[in-house]
Amino acid sequence: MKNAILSELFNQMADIMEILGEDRFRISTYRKVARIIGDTPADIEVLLATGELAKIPGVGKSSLAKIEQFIKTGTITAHKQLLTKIPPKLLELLAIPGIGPKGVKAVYEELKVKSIADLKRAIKAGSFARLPGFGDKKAAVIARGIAFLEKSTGRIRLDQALEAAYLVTDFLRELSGTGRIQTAGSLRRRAETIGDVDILVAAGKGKQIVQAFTGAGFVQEVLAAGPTKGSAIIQTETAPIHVDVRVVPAESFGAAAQYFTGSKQHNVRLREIAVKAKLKLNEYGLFKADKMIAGPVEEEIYQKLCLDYIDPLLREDRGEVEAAKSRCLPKLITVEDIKADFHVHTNASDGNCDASDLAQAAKDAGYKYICITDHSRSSAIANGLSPERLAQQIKQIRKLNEKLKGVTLLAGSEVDILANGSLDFDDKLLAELDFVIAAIHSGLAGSREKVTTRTLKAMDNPYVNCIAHPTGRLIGQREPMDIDIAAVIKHAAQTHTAFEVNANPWRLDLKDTHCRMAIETGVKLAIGTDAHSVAGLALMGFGVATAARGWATKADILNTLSVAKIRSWLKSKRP
Ligand code: DGT
Ligand code: CA
Ligand code: CA
Repeated sequence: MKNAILSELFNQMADIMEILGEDRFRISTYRKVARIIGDTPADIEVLLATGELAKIPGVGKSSLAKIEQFIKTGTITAHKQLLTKIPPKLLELLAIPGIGPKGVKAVYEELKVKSIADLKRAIKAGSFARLPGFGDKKAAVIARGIAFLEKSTGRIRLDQALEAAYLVTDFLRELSGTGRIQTAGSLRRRAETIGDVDILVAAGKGKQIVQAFTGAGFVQEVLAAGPTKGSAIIQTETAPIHVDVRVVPAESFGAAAQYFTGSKQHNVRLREIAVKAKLKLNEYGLFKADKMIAGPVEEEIYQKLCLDYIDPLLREDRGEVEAAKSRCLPKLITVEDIKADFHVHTNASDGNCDASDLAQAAKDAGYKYICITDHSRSSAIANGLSPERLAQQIKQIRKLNEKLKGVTLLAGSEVDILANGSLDFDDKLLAELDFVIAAIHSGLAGSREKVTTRTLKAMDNPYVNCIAHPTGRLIGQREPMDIDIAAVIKHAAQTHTAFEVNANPWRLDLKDTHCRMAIETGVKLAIGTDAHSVAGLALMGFGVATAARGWATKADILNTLSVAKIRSWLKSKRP
């Protein structure tokens, strides 16, 4: 569908016209057309061909001609002409939080600013602050906005988003007149990165709630404050984060939760179903003619559309709507099903607590066992264990187990996969361990052939039970290895090797779609927090959510097995 790009083009034309100071009426017409095209679930080409588009109020003759031209040729002459009227980098300024087309117009006209670099100079020189209506405060806001833009990839990690969400929901809960509060958007879906945090709150007095939010102490900059929606950049421990708060009446709360949880593609599919059933679905409710048939409760929206309830983790238009229709959605893994953590470090390598602390913490978390997996000798920076130290640690763990009640320690190792695919410890030592995860920690930038072969060879070892963080990515910081994921998944199935779902929000590795591939190929997943402290065990939920986004059920996840069952699963690979 060409809807998204076409909507973007109309918005961009409106931006440029606003910067150039052109006719306000035409600008708002373009914005409206952008919104209509962006919102409709139907393919714009079909709407145009059937004449439906012409009937929509707000889409005039000249807009129609532009849409037609775009569909025929892939460009719009008016858009190209507008682009020639401004410096090529000027539109990049619009990405700065808080500036907007009006601000861009002012700095372009008054200060001859043509790029973000120019604007930084103007702020430094003080000429920005001297512009009428701007001042030092605005200059500081924009400077922070530029810093924000330069630092971020535009998207934040799940843990950062959650921190912001907690801050805001705790604040909203304390306000008088607020009812239910619900995190929505990509955060509720636990997507691997988050653009902005969306929060819904049920309340009657929208404006008051929005004002309280935008006036809160954690707000660094207000982006918008309307009668029902407030947008702000808030300061958290780790980063400035964009948060949208929407105030919703209680009777529409379920519909709003459904709509604003998205994903957009999932919503498009739902609206198609509604339209086919002659119903109307939007953020206010599900309507038959003008009568609301569902709205307060999210589950009822799905029910009235003859669908099983779809967990937010699955709402990505990856087949979940079809599965809900035919009543064959998977029963997803949850944190309550988890009996173990497969990847933790102690102070023997680079962790900060000992095995007995972790055993106690695991017991407190309701686990039955936990695998101690310190680094091996080649990971020298991480104080990897020598064969002698590992042998010593195995003895210690066996001894500790005699004292422990209700929880068991499994002796493991996160053993390095060396450059040639061999392992950092010999088989004799590995055979002493209960659980071996193999990992690549060096040469991640190697060729596809090299990194794939290393991983395949490691899986051939009869003592390797699992591959840790199989692609090696660090979100926002390091690209994944160029590994042939299909090939390694296939080999894992053939060699009775599991894949880790590393729960650390920097990693989430395997990622959701790869989890799904693994599951469909019959590969088991072992969720590990990679904790280096007791607090680190709490990251388990990110791993569970990632696996569930890959459609994982209890049967796909090794962490759900009892001690006896995991022992026999692990042994069955051995000679
Ligand atoms: P993000 O913030 O980029 O990580 O992703 P989301 O999914 O949180 O997206 P966001 O914040 O732009 O909007 C939140 C949800 O609201 C989105 O998942 C679906 C819904 N939504 C927003 N705009 C539209 C729209 O134009 N059409 C439809 N159908 N749904 C929309
Ligand atoms: Ca969002
Ligand atoms: Ca948003």
